[in-house]
Amino acid sequence: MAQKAGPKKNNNAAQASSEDAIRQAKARILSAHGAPLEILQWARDIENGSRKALGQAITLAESRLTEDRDKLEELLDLLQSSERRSNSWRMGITGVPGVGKSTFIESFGAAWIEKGHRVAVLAVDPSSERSGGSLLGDQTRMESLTRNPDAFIRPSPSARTLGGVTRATHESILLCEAAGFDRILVETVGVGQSETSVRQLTDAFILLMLPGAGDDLQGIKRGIMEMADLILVNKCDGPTTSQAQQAALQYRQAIHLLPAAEGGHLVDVQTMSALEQTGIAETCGAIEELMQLWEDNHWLEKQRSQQAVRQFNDHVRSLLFEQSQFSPEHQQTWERLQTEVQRQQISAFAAARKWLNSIASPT
Ligand SMILES: Nc1nc2c(ncn2[C@@H]2O[C@H](COP(=O)(O)OP(=O)(O)OP(=O)(O)O)[C@@H](O)[C@H]2O)c(=O)[nH]1
Ligand SMILES: [Mg+2]
Repeated sequence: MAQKAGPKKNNNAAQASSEDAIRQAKARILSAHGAPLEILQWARDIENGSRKALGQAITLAESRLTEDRDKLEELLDLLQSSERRSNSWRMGITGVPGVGKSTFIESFGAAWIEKGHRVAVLAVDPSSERSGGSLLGDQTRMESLTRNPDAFIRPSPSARTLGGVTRATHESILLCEAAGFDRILVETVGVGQSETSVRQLTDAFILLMLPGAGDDLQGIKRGIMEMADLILVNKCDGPTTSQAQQAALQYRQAIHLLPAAEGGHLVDVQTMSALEQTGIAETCGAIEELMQLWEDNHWLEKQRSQQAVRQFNDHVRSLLFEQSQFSPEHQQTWERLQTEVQRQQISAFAAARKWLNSIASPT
């Protein structure tokens, strides 16, 4: 027994000293980065592809607690230099509810994986009452993608303002890229402002349309067509095949009336069936051509830098607002002014000005 205890003791001592060495090395790295060890380890775990670490980091992005936001900023700082970001393609997918966005993402995502890529699917859904339903829908419509080890699917954070959801989605994109996902698909849920926000977060914007054109462009505003880089008429199968082809013809004519796209490309209109998985390879091909063109004419880089400036401006505004609103003293002033506006005792503009003055010179 005693003989056996000797070497074990030595082993323990060796282990302890090597653990010490690791601790010291980590501490040295820590002081170089100035980030807590826990965050440093977290960043490495994300870069090493830990889905758990990625999921937890996205939860931070969705949180409104100051300490969570601080942690996330440190984490993003450490991941900032990730070279993986420049290899990623960010694609937005939009269209009226029921057009087939989730069904399309299931096939489109699988096609990228087959080409050797890793796919992350995110959703922007600022309306709390819809998110439960769409989450459920997505789980069934993206069944095989959900199970694929090269895919990561995250539903939209629920019950948040559009600004909050957009910021969380932007940060989630950065986190997914750091984790090695190089094809990012962002589905917009709900029609309205979310399209504009997703357009601002992505390189290419894909608009899905239903067969049967006309009718006020299916409730899709002209502005959304102007944002699209590629238009896909879905459900080109069964009895709706010829309707879909007809619609594609009409959209091809309609896009000539729109202003020229900033990326220097012609907006293509294709037909497909997300359900029967036809036209998916052509869609990938169209995206590859767009990306090649944008790399050659530097639009990809230019658009990302324009988006970054815009995000900086938006973040400054929302941070200023959040900070001011959440101090108890400012909260009181805010509520008082809000009541005065409600009672029409003061104009909205004058109240806003007063609010700003109260932040600038607190009493
Ligand atoms: N025939 C046919 N049906 C389709 C096709 N794509 C989707 N669908 C059906 O259309 C319905 C809606 O599909 P989803 O993929 O959930 O549509 P979505 O745009 O994601 O819907 P929301 O998330 O609610 O906005 C489902 O019943 C699908 O099976 C298609 O190419 N052909
Ligand atoms: Mg959907």
